[in-house]
Amino acid sequence: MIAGMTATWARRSVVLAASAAVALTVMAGAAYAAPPIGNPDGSYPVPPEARAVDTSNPDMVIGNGTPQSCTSAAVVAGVAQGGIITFDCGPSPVTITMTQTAKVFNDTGPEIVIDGGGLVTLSGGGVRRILYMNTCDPAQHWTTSHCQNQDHPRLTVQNLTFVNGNSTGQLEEGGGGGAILVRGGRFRVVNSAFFNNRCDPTGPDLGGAALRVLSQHNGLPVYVVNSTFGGGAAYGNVCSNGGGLSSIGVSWTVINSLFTHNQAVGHGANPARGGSAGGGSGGAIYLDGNTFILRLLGTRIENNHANEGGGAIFFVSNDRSGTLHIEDSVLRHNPSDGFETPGYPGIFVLANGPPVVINSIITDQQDIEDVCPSGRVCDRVLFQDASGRFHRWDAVSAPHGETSFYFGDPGDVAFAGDWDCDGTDTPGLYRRSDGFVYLRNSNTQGVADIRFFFGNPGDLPLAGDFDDDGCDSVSIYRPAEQRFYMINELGSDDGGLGAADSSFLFGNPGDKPFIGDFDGDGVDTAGLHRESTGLVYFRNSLDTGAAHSQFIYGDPGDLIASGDWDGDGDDTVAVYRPSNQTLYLRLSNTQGPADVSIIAGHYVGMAAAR
Ligand SMILES: [Ca+2]
Ligand SMILES: [Ca+2]
Ligand SMILES: [Ca+2]
Ligand SMILES: [Ca+2]
Repeated sequence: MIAGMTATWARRSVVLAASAAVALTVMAGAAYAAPPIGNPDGSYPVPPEARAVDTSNPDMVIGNGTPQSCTSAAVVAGVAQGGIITFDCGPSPVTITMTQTAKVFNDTGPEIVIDGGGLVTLSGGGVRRILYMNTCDPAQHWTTSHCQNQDHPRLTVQNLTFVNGNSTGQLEEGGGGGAILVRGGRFRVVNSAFFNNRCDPTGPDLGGAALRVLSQHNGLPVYVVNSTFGGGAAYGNVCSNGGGLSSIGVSWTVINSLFTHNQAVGHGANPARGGSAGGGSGGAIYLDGNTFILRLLGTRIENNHANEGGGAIFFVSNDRSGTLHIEDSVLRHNPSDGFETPGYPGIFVLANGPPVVINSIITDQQDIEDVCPSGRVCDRVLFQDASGRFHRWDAVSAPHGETSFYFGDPGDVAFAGDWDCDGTDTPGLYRRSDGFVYLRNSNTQGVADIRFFFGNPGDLPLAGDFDDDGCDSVSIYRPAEQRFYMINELGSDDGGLGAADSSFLFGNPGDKPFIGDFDGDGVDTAGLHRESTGLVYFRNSLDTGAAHSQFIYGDPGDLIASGDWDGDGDDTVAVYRPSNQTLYLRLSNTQGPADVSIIAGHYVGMAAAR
């Protein structure tokens, strides 16, 4: 059930769209259940500089143990003083409605931490911004002559909830930042939530109902960690652009965070179309500027909406020097009414090359079908990257865990099989330069456990269980003859393999072979993928004859493999498309669009592996 995989093949344009079943989320009673803080599925490692600050020895405590003591005036005074600020408002959650925006003074700190202890909500009352820091605002005191690039103050907000902030009409620094506006210094958000914040509903480049950030020191990133923006149907943040985050020329590292139900409600985009007031892009995140990086790590972005471009993300690096990196994340059902980048539903991106996407789902669907129902044993995927590193997925889903290890040399042709008959597939390599096969019996780094040579230059390796004895062996397809040579045992000790157990003609010149148990009888047989038409065809017996089944699947340049992705006993095809880093799974050997598509990352080889 493995496929040799190199080469480019199959010309043909079957459109492969994810056609996963749409599962509508019913929000029964959700309006009364606060959304989770952070992405419950996020487990990306958080670097030390992005973690919550130790506030066990605060410089200032707001409140004296009662909710009544925690006032807007106390918050304003505390923030003005700076330092490490905590709250003592009693044991229950408290909401403090601000009657004035709390403002940082730039000559305090330089470390300023506002820690709500998970109990404090700051509300803008629907009429004002909640928190403001601006190194270039003379009223908050200049501390350097170059206010737009200084390393202080360093503001952290943690364990806080920000609700009903509204910066509408507050257009200093270009406006936006309904809950928080930061210009200059450094800024970090940890374990915090942003609900129902707003900024102006129109404006071409105005954004950030929750956060608007400018001029970070030396281009260092804003960290947003384990935080929620929206998170439920009644909690979304709304602005002309960027319901969650917005900035110009600022880098962001967003880890294990959740963005849902945020909206970009402007119309006319940027620059504003004639007759419009502009805006409407980046439902969750709106980033503009030149050189900047957005890293989304372990983050979920779903059910956000933009009237114009990028229902999830609008990312425009004007000089194309910026980078969008998406890893271990899920972006789904973020409709863009106006425009988005083909192949990246919910994203409009102009950057230095295409987005870097690793182990993530980006889809316009609400939900991805569970490929492997619980209780079944399913094949997974073993990818080989250009450096000779293998990536073994623990499930055919995204995100998923994976085991990575180096084996062999870059350029070796990779496959997978169960060489020691213990039920687990492990990698194999065929080195064209010397005709050697290298097999490893564990999915770990190390040298080959088994080495032997066989075949002629130009032969393609194939691995499978061709006699249903529970053990995989390595066979070959000789394209020059269109002949399969089947071998049911492995070589050893650097020796050569003897004569094939059987051979048969199958295929046309140029067709690329793969192996699978297409009828689920336990015997792996041969399939071929035709470059000229995209035709997939196979036989269920190891002999010459007409195909038992055929259909069209894939595009030129795709890698093909087949595996039992759904654990129902039969192997079906999958293609990996290097040009868009996407794995397209089909769950039946019939013509049709992909049942599941997963943006997987950059690889050069792919095999199914139990
Ligand atoms: Ca094994
Ligand atoms: Ca066998
Ligand atoms: Ca079979
Ligand atoms: Ca199957």
